[in-house]
Amino acid sequence: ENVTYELAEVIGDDFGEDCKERRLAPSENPVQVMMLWPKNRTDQSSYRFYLREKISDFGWQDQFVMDPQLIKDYFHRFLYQPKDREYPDLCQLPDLNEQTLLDNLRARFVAGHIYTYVGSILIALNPFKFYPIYNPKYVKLYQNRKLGPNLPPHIFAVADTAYYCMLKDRKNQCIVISGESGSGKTESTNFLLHHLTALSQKGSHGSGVEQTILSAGPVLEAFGNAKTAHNNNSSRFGKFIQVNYKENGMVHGAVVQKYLLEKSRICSQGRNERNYHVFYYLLEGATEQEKQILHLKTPDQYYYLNKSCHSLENVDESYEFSRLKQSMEMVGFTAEKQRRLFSVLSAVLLLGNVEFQPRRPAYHHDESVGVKNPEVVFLISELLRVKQETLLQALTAKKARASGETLVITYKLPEAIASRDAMAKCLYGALFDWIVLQVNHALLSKKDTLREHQGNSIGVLDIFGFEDFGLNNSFEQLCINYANEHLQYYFNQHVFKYEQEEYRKEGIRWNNIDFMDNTGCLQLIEGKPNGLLCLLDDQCNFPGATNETLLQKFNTVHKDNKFYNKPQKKEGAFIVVHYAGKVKYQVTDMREKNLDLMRQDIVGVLKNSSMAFVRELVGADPVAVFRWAIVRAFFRAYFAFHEAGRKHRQGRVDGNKNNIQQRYQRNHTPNENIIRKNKSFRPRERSKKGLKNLQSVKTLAGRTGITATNQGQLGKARKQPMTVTAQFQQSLHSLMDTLNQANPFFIRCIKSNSNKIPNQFDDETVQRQLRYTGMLETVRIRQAGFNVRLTYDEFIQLYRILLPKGLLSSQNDVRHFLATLNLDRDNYQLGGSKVFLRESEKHKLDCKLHQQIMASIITLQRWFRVCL
Ligand code: AOV
Ligand code: MG
Repeated sequence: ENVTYELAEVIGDDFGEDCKERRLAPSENPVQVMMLWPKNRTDQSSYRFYLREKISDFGWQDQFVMDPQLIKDYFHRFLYQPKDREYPDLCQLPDLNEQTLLDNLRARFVAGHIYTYVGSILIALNPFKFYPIYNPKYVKLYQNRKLGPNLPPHIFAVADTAYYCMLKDRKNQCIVISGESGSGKTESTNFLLHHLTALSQKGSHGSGVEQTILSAGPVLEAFGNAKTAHNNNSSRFGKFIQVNYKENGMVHGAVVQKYLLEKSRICSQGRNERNYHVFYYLLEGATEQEKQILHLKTPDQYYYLNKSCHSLENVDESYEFSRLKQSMEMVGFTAEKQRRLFSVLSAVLLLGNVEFQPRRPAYHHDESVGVKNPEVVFLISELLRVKQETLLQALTAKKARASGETLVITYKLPEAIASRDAMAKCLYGALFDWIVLQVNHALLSKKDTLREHQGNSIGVLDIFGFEDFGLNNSFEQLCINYANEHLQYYFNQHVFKYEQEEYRKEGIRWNNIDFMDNTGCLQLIEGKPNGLLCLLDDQCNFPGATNETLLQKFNTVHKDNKFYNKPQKKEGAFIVVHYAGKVKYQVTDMREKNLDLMRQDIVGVLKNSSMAFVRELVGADPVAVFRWAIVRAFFRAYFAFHEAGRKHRQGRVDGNKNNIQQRYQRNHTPNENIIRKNKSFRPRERSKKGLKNLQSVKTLAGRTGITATNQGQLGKARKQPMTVTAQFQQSLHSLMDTLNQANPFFIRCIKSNSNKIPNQFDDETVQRQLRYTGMLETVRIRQAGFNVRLTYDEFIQLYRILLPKGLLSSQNDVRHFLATLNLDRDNYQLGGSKVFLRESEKHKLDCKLHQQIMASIITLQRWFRVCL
């Protein structure tokens, strides 16, 4: 019975030629329903409905008038409910193209379903309105329920699957979240962490390290997020949070790595943007007493705040401040630490209010300046516990050595402003680094004892999303968009490149699927020796270079690069053709921002503070905070190494034979390969792990956010410090290494509209994002691809019970076996070393396996009954 039945709507007067038929949706019901009504009649009750049956290719035959109620039900299901049937997994779309893809997402969005799968990839449409789908009921519902058709798509299912894979494969997992600014990455990260920490809990969240992990978010967001044109809570730094688990699946601790905080925001913000949230929280939420001690004013009295907007709709800053304090407490910031931290914040704000005036009247041709309002400097010196004199001097003059003498060179106005702003940025940057260190300190589990941690981790990556501020893109946007370019590349590699390479290598039938390769753009930015970042570094070290010479260099070197454009009008800017669109960057301040020189005179002042906290921020070796952790990690690695060595030696002495034989008998498998694999597996693996641990001690400081570069920036500025982009590149590459060693899950966040309006689906905005993320191609490859891959050995091992008796080890045997099973030939293929299956066929095989096992059990039960 291959007749397709369709639900159709007939528009027109009545029967006859005026009738227009519009097919609405394929229907699984064996009817075609005609709905007929006279023109201009809109009340449903007067519709006349007919059931028609297709009798030939050319015609339908009216059968009978159907029960109006039944028709109404159809009507509601297909016409006024989402117009088309919606598919929770885009791979199920029967007719795949840009339009159907968009239609499906829209239909789901309208029905309140913001999550949709593409196989194991999750699309998360930001609705700008919170649905009640993250409460404990849902946490429970999705626990131990991996991603799949059983439950509606959900971000919790991704967390659950990652957790399950980690435990099953004993391999690190990572969840890579991408999407442009405001698309929902940070919210998604929070939901993921929520579920990842709940998974190992029985009942409610514990008060241990899980709670600390959850509290780290609000602290980092208060200090590192701000309102921008695209997002009221935009992350101005990137973060990678690795949740560590013990072998038994319990949360063991976590590590946060931070990437590049946008420091320029401290001193100036775009129109309608704000400085970091924490300033407003503090000014609004502090008690009268705190306000007095910290010399706090109102936002409009600070130069660093009053140039842009300072209110944020629907945010109660006082409430946020109390929430922040609570979270800080949870991550181990004592009241005293908090107070010190807030005094530094107050000092940063006051720095912006320091004004300068000429030392002498203009006709003296002496343009040097002095501080106009020393009382402000006095307050700052009090807050930071530094000498007022030293501070005044550092703000207005620098010392230089020439032919053995120390000269004092007074600043002109621009230099004085630059040194003031540099101090504010330095302080805030150092404070942020310190916070990350503290958070990491708290996240290392207290129960973390020697030799204990053998488990794996799940990493969640939440970086600053791709952004374009029209005429105001600068150095920061270049770095941000470069990072996003890297993520897109990572996605392409995993979803398209490795996948298709494997099919080709295995020699299975495969039609190549093209994708938008962004290697060219990445090469333009980071290529050596001519990439934009290289040229920028060169020009930073080149005496006499300016931002104009930098632009000239860019223009000459890349004039023929299709990813590089010059603006139509002559201006100090260049255009990069990113995967997500063209962005015009202004060269103003590029060199200065890249150098971000930590001026010795400024660091010197802060290092001489009588408050240990301030000294620790800028001068003290940040590794000191972690010394105990490093010592502990060293011992752990040392023991692991020795333990492995001991086992290895013992293994050799015993010949390891008994073990293997036992395992062999247990497996009942005569396969040579498996035995050989087992034989060498354990000891060597262990000893490698030990070695790796030893090496990782060296990088512990780096993993916990104390990169060499941070240290260089903070304490060791005398040695030629690395440029900002060089540091950033280094940390990005090490992140990519970490991601490459883990099993990835992808979440693609999509903004439903550009105006942050709740529940509004803007076709154009969504379509644009679907296009540049290569969603159509992604669905295509997931539809055509084979999700399940098993080596022949694995396959035989898994389906041993189903296989006919006798030896089965070759590809041919498996081919014959599969041929007997009545599977869909399109849904599996046999490669050189692996069997490739679609989920559906794997499911069929698993069902058969299950039946077989059940049958055996029943037989056994009968047998027992007979025996007893
Ligand atoms: P982002 O992290 O991707 O931007 P956010 O996660 O900060 O974006 O999301 C922006 C805003 O969208 C949030 O403040 C929420 O109001 C709303 N939102 C996001 N996800 C959801 C959700 N699942 N349900 C309801 N509302 C949501 V940036 O950090 O700017 O790249 O640098
Ligand atoms: Mg964010």
